[in-house]
Amino acid sequence: MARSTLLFLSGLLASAAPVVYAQQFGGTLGEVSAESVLSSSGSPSSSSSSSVSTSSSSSTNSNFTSSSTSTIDLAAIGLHTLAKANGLLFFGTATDTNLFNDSAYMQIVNDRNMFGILVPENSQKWQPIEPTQNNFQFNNSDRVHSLANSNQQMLRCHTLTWFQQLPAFVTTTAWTRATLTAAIQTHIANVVGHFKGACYSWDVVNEALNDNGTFRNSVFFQTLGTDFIPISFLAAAKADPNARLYYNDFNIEFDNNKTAAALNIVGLVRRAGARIDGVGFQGHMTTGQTPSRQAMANVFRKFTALDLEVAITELDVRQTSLPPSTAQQAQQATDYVSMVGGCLDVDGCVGVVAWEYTDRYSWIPSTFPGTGAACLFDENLEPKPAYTAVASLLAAKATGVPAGATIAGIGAGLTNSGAGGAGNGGGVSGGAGVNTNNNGGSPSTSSGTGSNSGSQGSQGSTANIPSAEFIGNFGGRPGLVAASSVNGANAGGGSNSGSSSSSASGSTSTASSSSGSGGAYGY
Ligand code: 9MR
Repeated sequence: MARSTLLFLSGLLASAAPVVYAQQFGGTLGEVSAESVLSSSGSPSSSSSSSVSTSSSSSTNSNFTSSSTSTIDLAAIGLHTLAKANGLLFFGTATDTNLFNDSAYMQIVNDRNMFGILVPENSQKWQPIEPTQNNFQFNNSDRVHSLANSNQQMLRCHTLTWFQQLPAFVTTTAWTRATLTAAIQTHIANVVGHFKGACYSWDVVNEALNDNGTFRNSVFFQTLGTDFIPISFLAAAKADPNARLYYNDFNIEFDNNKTAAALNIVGLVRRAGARIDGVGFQGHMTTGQTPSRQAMANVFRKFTALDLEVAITELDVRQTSLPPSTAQQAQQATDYVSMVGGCLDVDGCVGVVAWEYTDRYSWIPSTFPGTGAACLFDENLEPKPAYTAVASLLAAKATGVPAGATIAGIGAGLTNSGAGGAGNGGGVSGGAGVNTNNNGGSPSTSSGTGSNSGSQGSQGSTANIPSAEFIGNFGGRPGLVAASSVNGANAGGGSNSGSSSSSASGSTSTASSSSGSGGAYGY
């Protein structure tokens, strides 16, 4: 798919997105609930083709009558829009200010249909943000926040207590229990306080575990034992009561000792009376060594069973030899689909973040020389087979239209001529679900079968509607985030705080299979 096609379609879709958001957040604009739109059933096709033929539209929308396009590439709709249509909260990417002068790269970062949440790849880490004690530097991280703000994208905030990227004062001071506790509390109070209301979530503690499930011998652990974990969560909750608080780690995807240890951390935090809302699965995977979709879903469920949400927070799937062959690319596509599909299959998995969307800026080659090509887009910013596979997965599940099926009636959105399904033609002011065409939908509902020839609604209704997620309602609990929008995971959210007793024992009793697999990524 040519990038020009991608950008063209993304542009067309841009003003429709807020309607989708408003509906899913229980806004007043739509009468179509997320559930009714997202009656996703059946297994998505694993086909890597996402192109669909379309008949010409009866649309009077000039955007469409001027187009001679007879094929819509579902992949071009944008991952976030497709993810939202499946009931996820977001599909996003890591980025940071060192890349902001690459305009071609930024054009895709800035496309909210593609990425609905940004994560500062480095600028919120301890070293850049508090390089010397009590000296806070927010310039770069503020720029990432501002960018997300102006794009009406959410922000995942990353990260607070982590053994890497620490300033010298943290690693060299002869701490006592009291002084290190105070240093952690001061850091978190200032950083989380600075971004209060801006962060969907914070990775409060990152990578506290070794791959065998024991605790990493960090400066924090050496001085405070495991207490540094609840100390951090308590401080974060105090500084921003609405940000979701995550434990984040890698190689916990394999249902091994490290997975069990991560579950144990949840109990540890809660027993201390602190709030933890989610666990982030970084998802730094290797082609051919990624759990199956079902295995991934089963691991997620171990966490969601503890009244937690989960997310894939740093997804990439690296090739072990370069350049990748066609077969390697196909394997990578399968692996991406396993990860994203696992998330889709689990109530309480709220979204996916790519750890850089393009090979142009992936951290992998410098850390693991000879490996790479791990991202959804190549170095030329062209979507790879993995991108097409993920987009097809999301589109197929949202619409019930198998990838490659014929779609008729682009004038009213992606209507289902081939397979029935969700019925995308409805919606009060712009369609629903993946009906993201910028044309407003007919108020009439679509059965989801046959082409939707609905007349065009007013485009004006989609303009300038701030999405609930953008204005910060995502943190509101209870109630501001519709339960449906997070697959029920946060219904009654906020009650996690203090719900220690129920989770503590469960977390430790989850036996590990000690498969020992994984380990694809380590320091
Ligand atoms: O991608 C980040 C890279 O630019 C930094 O140099 C590196 C520093 O340790 O951190 C990378 O991001 C890491 C993330 O913050 C935590 N999980 C592992 C990621 C890859 O190392």
